[in-house]
Amino acid sequence: MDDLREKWLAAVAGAGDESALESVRVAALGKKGEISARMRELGRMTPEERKEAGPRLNALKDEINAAIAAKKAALADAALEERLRTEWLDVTLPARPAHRGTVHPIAQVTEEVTAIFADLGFSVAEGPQVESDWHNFDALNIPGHHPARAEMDTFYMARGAGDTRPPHVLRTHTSPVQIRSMEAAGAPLRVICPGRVYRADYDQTHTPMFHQVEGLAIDRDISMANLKWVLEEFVKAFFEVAEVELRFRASHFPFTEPSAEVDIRCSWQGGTLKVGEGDDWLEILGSGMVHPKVLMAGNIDPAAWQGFAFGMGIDRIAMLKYGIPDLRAFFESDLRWLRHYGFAALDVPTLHRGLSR
Ligand code: 2U9
Repeated sequence: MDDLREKWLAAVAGAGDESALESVRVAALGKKGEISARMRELGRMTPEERKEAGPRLNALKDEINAAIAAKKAALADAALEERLRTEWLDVTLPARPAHRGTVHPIAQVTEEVTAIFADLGFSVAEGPQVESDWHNFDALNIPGHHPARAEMDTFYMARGAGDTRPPHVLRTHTSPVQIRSMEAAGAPLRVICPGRVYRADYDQTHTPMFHQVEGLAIDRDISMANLKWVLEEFVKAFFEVAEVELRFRASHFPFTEPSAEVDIRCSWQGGTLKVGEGDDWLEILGSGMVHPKVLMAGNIDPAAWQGFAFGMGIDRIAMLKYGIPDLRAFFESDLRWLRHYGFAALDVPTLHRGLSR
């Protein structure tokens, strides 16, 4: 029995790793192990012999089990020791650079514009980009023969064979959203409508999809004086200047009467736009008093209500504010362009020259 004890305790002590230790356990205590075989022999002994050998064999089994558990723990400790000795981490290394996204200038300017008009009491409305011919044109007093309705400027949706209804269009302005707002909410109304618009036009300064924001204010006695004040407040807030001077030039739009294009006083020193001072004028939007026929199309009585409206290109005012000279910055989603020009403050010299007249 003592030989047996010495043999297996030595085997446990000599196991170099966990799998060797497991082999020792199986050879000693497994089903076909030596200790197990001795246990079976107990059955063939006389009761006296068994009384003597049984407890000793059980004690030996317990001792070997305990030795295996202790050895297992020692092996695990040694393995950890070895990892701690060989593995290392240089905590002084610089961190990997994090790639951060930024808000697109169009999205940022849309938010800036809506926030400014929200302060002036305007709510925001959105509408479908695929519009009915009626909402996009007729309701806005744009007659069937108007050039804007020509195939060249408007993307028409396909109709099914035999369907003679006028085709839907990709909206050419966000004005139909304001028609829908008038239909839904009636007067009085103060709403701005930002969004994508589409025109079949593609050259240096035009893209088939661009962004507009239009505004509409309807009340009992709204006048062009109110329009002028609202636009002055907007321009000051948007371009972050204390004073501005606006110039209204007579114009024509089918949906407003009278109509005016609005310029702001500015300078282009060193190719950089300065708003509010200088001898140049920069056209930034169109506006006017809503045409009575347009009020009627929105179910609003032109004898009781009147209102002003205005519209501007978000892409254009974004380029002006942030000194982005090229539409590629927006439309090729080229991050190098955006990074190069994006969010340059107004006083950083850039290639503004390309936009000046
Ligand atoms: C309703 C009534 C009137 C919106 C208006 C303009 C003048 C205008 C252009 C600016 C540059 C379009 O992006 S642009 O090419 N817009 O000049 N827009 S008044 O008038 C409306 C709209 C809706 C119901």
